[in-house]
Amino acid sequence: MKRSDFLKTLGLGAVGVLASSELLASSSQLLVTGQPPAEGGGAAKPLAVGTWPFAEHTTRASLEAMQKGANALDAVELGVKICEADPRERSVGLGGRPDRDGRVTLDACIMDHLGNIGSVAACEYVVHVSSLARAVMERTPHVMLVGDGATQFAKEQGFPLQNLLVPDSEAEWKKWLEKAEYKPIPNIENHDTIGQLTLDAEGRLAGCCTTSGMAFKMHGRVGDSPIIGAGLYVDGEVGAATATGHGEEVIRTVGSFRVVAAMKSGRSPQQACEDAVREIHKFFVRRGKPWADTQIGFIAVSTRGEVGGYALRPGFSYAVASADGVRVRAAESMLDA
Ligand code: SD4
Repeated sequence: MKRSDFLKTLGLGAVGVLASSELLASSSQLLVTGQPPAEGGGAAKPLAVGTWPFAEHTTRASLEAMQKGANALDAVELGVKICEADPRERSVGLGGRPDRDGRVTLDACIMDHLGNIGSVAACEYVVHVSSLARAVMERTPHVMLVGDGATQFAKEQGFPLQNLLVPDSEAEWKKWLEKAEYKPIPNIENHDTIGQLTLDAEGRLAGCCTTSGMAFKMHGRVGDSPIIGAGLYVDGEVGAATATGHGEEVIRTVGSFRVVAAMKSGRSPQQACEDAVREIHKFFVRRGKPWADTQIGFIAVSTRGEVGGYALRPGFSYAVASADGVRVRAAESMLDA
C-alpha cells in the first residue's frame, strides 16, 4: 500500500509520517537542547507534547486537530494512532517487537481531564490499542482489560484483528533467539513508547500511552504503559505526565502520578519530572540494583501550558507542538552517559 493510501485509511491524508530513523534525520535541525523556555510562562493553548522524535508528527497532527476545534481526548487519540499504524515503528502498534515467544502483545491506556480512564494490556491482534483503551473507558463498567479478554472485547466492538508481526520484527526476534537471553535488557534505543499529552483550547487535558513494551519480554509481561499512575496520569486541575523507559522501575515508583502530585504541590512540570527521575534513581541505590542499562524519561504539561521533560541518562527527546511550531527537544538528564 502506498504511504498516502495508508494515511487515508486513518483519515489522515494530510499528515506526513516518517519512521524513527527518518525522523531523527529530519528533526536534527529541530533538536533543541536543554530546558523548555515555557518553564515560567507556558505556551498558548492548544498544545501537544509527546515522547521521542516520532512525536514530532503525532503532536503536529494532534495540534492541528485541536486548532480545528477537536477536544484534547480526540486529539491525543488521533495523534498516537499515526504511530500505532506505522509498521516501521518497531515499538508501538503494528510492527512492534514481539515477546520472547514471537507474539506481539500491546499495552495502552488513556485518561481525560475528568479522571475517566481506560486501559488494555498484553493485547494481541489489535493495531489501535489506544482506541481500544478508550472503548474500555467509554463502553464498559471497567477500566482495564487484559490478554484474550481485551482481544475478545475488540472483536465484539468491531476492531479489525490482524497479525501484528512484520517481517523485520520477526527477523530481529529470530536473531535474538539464537542466544535467547531471557532477560530483557532495556536500553535507550528500544524504548520508543509513545506517551502523548494534549491541552486543548478550552484548557482540557488528556493523555495516552501506547507501546509493544520491552522487546522480547516474557509472554504476559505488562509494563508501566497501560498502568494509570505509572505510565500516564492526568489531573484536569493540575497537569498531566507520561513515562517512557524501563517500565518496571516506573511502576515501582508510580512515576507519572508522582510527577503530577509534585506539580500539585507547586513544582513546575520540569522540576516535577526531575524529582521523579531522582527518586527512581534513589530506589536503585537503596535496593543495590544496577542502573547502567536503564533509561527512564518523563514529560509533563501543566494546565497553564508549561512543559517539562527529563530523563535518567542522555538520549531521550520529546516533541512540543504549539502555535509557536513543532520542536523536538533533547531532554536534560540526571546522568552524563
Ligand atoms: C515498557 N515503558 O513496557 C515501556 C517501554 C517503553 O519506550 O517505554 N518504551 O516498559
